[in-house]
Amino acid sequence: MIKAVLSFAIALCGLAIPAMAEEDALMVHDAWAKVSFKNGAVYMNIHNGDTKAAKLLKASSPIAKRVEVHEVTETDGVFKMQQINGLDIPAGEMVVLKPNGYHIMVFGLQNMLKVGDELPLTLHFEGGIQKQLAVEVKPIDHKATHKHAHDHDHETPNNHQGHGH
Ligand SMILES: [Cu+2]
Repeated sequence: MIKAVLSFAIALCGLAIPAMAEEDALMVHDAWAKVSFKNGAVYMNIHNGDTKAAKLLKASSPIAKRVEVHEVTETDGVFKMQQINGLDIPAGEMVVLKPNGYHIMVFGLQNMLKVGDELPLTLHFEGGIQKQLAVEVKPIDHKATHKHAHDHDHETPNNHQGHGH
């Protein structure tokens, strides 16, 4: 009963705050997961194309016992990860979840996932917005993909002229 009242209050709360990012303005790119035995970490880019801020509150998966949003902090060269209560996605910005940065941890996977398998994951944003993902499991040494193409293919101008012998 209390729970029902509470969720009703939250629903009202959501209605009372119209200044929230729209569902379609939130885009998730390049999601991938690393899995080790029954636990895994999920990385992705979350882009907020709206003029209003968004917030990732939590994530869930039907095949995991527990899912947590984590940040990694460094103190004197020691990296530690800890759960955070929410991840702000500022208006018009992209937040990158990557190894040694923000990530989503899944604990107690029901079935062993192999490379190439998909991990069902739901992102829960403020305002009742949900995003359902099927996150591909990548090899443990996979590096995040960078879509912002750096041009490493610098054409060397042909300067081999004028060597007068
Ligand atoms: Cu973690």
